Amino acid sequence: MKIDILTLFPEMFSALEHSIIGRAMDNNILSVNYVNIRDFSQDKHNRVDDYPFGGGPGMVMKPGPIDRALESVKGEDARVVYLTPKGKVFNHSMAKELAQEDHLVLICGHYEGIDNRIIENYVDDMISIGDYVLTGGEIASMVLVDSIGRLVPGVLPKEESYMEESHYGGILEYPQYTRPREYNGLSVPDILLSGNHKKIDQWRHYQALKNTYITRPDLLESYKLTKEDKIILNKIKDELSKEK
Ligand code: 6GU
Repeated sequence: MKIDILTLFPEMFSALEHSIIGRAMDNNILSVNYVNIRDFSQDKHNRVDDYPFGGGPGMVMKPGPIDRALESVKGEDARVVYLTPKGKVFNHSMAKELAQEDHLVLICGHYEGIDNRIIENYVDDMISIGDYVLTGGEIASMVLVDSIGRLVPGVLPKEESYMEESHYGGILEYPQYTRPREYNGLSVPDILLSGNHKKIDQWRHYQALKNTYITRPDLLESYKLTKEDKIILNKIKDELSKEK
């Protein structure tokens, strides 16, 4: 997969070099290219922003530099994504869909955003990473590159990508433990030491449903609950009401 990132701060992306994503970039499974929007300013002061028409606070990124930066990388097939708090909130199913693309172009906005004509002419998707405001789109872009990149075949070790499919099926993961068996007065649950894999899977699924019910009950609405799941959930609700 090829990813072009249009940004005023290419240096920020050095954070990506240190992870599994960095290795995928070294191995050319992911090819990430940074385009400095300022290089496409034709202003003698290299300006990339200006006052908003109609007044109001802050500055708006001018269309010209972004347009020329886009034309320098876009080609025919690219999917153009603009990172903005005004976008659709990013999730795992959007990551899976974007991971199918051969070529992504990510536009990182700053200030009060970009001139709307860039959105009208070029942008396929507007994406936000959550309901809060960042100072720019760079960190949000890195979130996309990391979460989409790990779904590209060959980026994760085989075993982990398999885990991804079989366990992160729309609910939160079960609790994990490693050695030592006793730590600060707390023991690893006996079942995990039992060697009974059927029981372990059942325990993990129960814990996953419980964590999801407590922390993200909204996820259960789009999760396909089996008959057994419904029974388990009633048990969980029962238990929790007794704890109160
Ligand atoms: Cl994509 N950009 C900015 N500036 N703030 C955000 C965001 C994006 N997503 C959440 N907050």
